[in-house]
Amino acid sequence: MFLWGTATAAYQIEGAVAEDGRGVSIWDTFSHEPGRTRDGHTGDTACDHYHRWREDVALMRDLGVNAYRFSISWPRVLPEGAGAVNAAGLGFYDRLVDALLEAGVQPVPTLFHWDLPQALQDRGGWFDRDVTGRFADYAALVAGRLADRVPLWITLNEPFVHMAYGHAMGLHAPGQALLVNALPVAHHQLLAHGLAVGALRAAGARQVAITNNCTPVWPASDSPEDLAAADAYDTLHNRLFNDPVLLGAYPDLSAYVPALDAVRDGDLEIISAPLDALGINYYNPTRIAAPDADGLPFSDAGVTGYPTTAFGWPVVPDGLRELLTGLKARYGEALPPIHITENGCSQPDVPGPDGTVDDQDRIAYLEGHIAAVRAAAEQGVDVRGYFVWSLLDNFEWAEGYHQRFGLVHVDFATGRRTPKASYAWFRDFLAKERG
Ligand code: GBH
Repeated sequence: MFLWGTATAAYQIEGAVAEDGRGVSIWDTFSHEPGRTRDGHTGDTACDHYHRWREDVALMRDLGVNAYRFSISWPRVLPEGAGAVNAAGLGFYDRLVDALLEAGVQPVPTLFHWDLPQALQDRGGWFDRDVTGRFADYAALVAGRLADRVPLWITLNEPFVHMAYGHAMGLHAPGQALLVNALPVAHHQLLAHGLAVGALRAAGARQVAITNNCTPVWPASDSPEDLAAADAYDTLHNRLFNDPVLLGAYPDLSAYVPALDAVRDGDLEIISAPLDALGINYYNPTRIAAPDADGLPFSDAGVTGYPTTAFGWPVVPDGLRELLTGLKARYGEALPPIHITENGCSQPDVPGPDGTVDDQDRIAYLEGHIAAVRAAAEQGVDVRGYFVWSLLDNFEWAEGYHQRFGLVHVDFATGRRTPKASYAWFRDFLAKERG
């Protein structure tokens, strides 16, 4: 069964950050620091999904999706990151899973979508090798409760973005701007992933995957400098996270970053534990030129000549076909079946007089990208699922509530949900798919 779904993440929708024993995450800390997010927005209330989850499950049932990718808040389950379990937190996800199944929607939980428990950050966060074992313990705990009903687990969401935005550029929690010195965060996330794969399987998990966000890299010109920079970007963005998982080896990083001292004997065997699927998040391609002054081995030349989303990101549906066929070419038999675990776009908030949003550009975006997935499948790529980012308008990290990705509009003052034109379009599309 092909999985057609929507996707969300805990900190972006749940709210209820201080309820029922939830611990503090690095995103609570970061979003409350002055100047970190646009207009100082936080996820304190977000979509209030923690209270309105029944309504959100009903929205998915009526939409007709057969899967839902959500994330579990580590500090809601383990307030200190390890040790004492918050029964109310586990209970929340347990009820959510039951309600989803009752609505005909397969639950696809992600264990880490960037909201590290603050208690673990205080001990060094992803620079501390011990976090990897804590993550495996957390995975075992959650799977011990849910594995009997979950068809597919995602360990990490976009370890590249968490390293780059969170630790290299300081745009996301925990707000560190260490440039190339952020590299240990990549290794420890990957090691945590590998240890979690083992823990999940021991707890009876059926299928396990990781989600990487990948981008086709376009050199800005044929000059040797631009070509070398594009190769550097492809290495640091894409291969750094796919190669160890799929091939059991890091790409050659020696030209770009300090030696990866964090790697110990045996780590790569753990990291390359066989997977049942690979999650891919795709938004747009990247155009890369020779380095400028900021200390990185590349610069972003910007993709031009395409329409852009409200975020300013270029809309290039064929980039998804290019990405998928490129993965197949690079990894061959080592490439497991793929799920597109996120794809979508932000659009301006322009509700009509009746409160509905006529988001035709989003419909065109989704149609184009689904066609690109089909084209890749015709070219031999085994794709098993497609999840729209996102079900709801939600807390868009550093952009706060200013970027809206939902099929469903959310009035953040009241929490009121109003399906957009794209929701009706996707519902009709799914009905046709079912035949
Ligand atoms: C995902 O990250 C996240 O998993 C999700 O939580 C988030 O809400 C969603 O996407 C939307 O942002 O500068 O034009 O080259 C996406 C990571 C990083 C993808 C920035 C697009 C740059 C666009 N993104 N990237 S551009």
